[in-house]
Amino acid sequence: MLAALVFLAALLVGCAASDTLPPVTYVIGISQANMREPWRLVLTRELQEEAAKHPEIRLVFVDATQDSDKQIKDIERLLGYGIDLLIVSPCDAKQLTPIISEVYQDIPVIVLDRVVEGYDYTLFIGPDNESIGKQAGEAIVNMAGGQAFSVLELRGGANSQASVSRSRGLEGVFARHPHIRTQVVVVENETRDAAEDIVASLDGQLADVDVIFAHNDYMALGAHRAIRNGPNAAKKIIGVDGFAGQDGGLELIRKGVIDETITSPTGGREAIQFSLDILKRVSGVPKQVILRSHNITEANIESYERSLDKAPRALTGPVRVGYAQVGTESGWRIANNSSIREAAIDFNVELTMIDANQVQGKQIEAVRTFIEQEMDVIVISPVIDSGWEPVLREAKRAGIPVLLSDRNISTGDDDLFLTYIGADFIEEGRRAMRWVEANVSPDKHPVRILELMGTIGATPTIERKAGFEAVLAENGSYSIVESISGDYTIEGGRRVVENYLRWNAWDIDVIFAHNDDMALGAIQALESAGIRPGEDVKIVSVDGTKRAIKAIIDGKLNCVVECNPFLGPQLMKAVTDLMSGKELPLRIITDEKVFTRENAEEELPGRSY
Ligand code: GYE
Repeated sequence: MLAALVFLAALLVGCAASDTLPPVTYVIGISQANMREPWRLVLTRELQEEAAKHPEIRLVFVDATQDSDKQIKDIERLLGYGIDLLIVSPCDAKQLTPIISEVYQDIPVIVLDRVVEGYDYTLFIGPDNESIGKQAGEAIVNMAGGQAFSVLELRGGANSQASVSRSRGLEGVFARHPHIRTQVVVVENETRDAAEDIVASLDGQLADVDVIFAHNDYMALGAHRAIRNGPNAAKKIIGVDGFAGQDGGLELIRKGVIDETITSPTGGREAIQFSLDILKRVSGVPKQVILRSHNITEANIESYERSLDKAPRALTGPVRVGYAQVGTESGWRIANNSSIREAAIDFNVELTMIDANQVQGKQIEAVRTFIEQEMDVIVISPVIDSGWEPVLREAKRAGIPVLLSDRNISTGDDDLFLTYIGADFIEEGRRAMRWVEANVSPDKHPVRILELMGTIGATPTIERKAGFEAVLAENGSYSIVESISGDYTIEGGRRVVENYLRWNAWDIDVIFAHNDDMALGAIQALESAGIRPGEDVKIVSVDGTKRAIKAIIDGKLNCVVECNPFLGPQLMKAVTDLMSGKELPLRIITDEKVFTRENAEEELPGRSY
């Protein structure tokens, strides 16, 4: 503690006393889970290297030595120093959640690597560990080439969130390839030496193993050491991390020690860049940035390393973007359209946007036209989530990158698009049901819910439903009595309620509408039938349009879970980053709130859609 204090004091005094150094404007506290795991050391180095480019910030590090109680005290101490922003890489996400949400009430917090529960932080940056597992699984499937194949998996313990998710991704791939068999060995502390001992002790059982997959490159190196001088020396080895430097995955590939590694970015560089955006109150900072992982082998290591050093190139002239939009079905979409158009102007992007009137075929046709027009980038907000592979392959063949905005697609092939920018629809659904649970109590009978779904097959529809049902499933006193699509329109919402009333006496306690427009339509239908919306039936919806917030104030709507339509700046930033040669994250998730009677009044004046 003393050391950190002295360190900070020296920094501040040092800067005040010197005229040559620019003044320190921001002090960023960094609470590290530990400073001994190689992954953490790389993270520290990246944070320092990036911070060195910005003289107005100073970093103060504290090391929790892998002890959550210590990490909590560390964070309290950093707060005592008056830091402006906290970056935390938690030892144990669950135990750190309360302190992180407490800090977040006062200053911005960036969480790295392990997701804490809830959304009480400013920004999360980390890899997608399930994707890493999936990518490792795909590497193994390629190696197997359709033959019977046997895998020895060296994974971390049940407490390692990353390891658990990686195994899930791996198993998902193997479930589709029954010719691949796995034997799992847990290496509790995930170190090189422990892996070496374990693999050495398995000696006799290794004869059948074709590939060793270790959840990090250090264990992969340990496995190599265990087998290098024996009859198993030729076995293939795959690791995870792909760091540069001594004994890093890249060096191991070059030396032929391991055959493949899946990169697991630390997010250190991005954390500093976003810290500055947050501290300078730049708009459009997302809620989550999920980084992309790459499969590296001897065949592509050169080009991968070159891409790491590449300085961004300056753009000459406007970037040409073709955007296949959903339509103009809702207030949300209209706001989304203007956000995109305005941001295109700000970012000097020449935008061609088509309105598909909620018809996927029209979007596919538009994408083909964009390919013919040789657009620089194609952006799609897919009406529905399936059926995209053929046209995305055409774009890929033409060498035109595709970004997904707002809605996602379901595909086994993440290589068909570069990044997804949008909301966490599952969380939106969860938030809606959490409000119901907290505010509508089951007195005599279970609470009866009518669900007004959006367009069938659209990601927000699928995921809002899934999130809502996941929370509902934890409580036996709530049930969805009907789920009907109102296609995200006012008319659709009105029609569903009118039809319900045609066949049933009103027996609904809660309406969950997947968007505000359908809720507004439902309100009209209820009022015509003499049922008081907001009173006789509670209504929860998603989006946060001005009309919906007004309806809360008028007492006709009870809760609105925000879905942020202002994706334009983040999207155009991604487009220009991409064109200047930067790598894009796998997913960029936007920040959102919940509105109820408590905060609607205060929110209304600031609502622009
Ligand atoms: O919630 C709804 C719109 O895809 C998130 O589409 C979007 C949804 C939005 O029509 O109002």
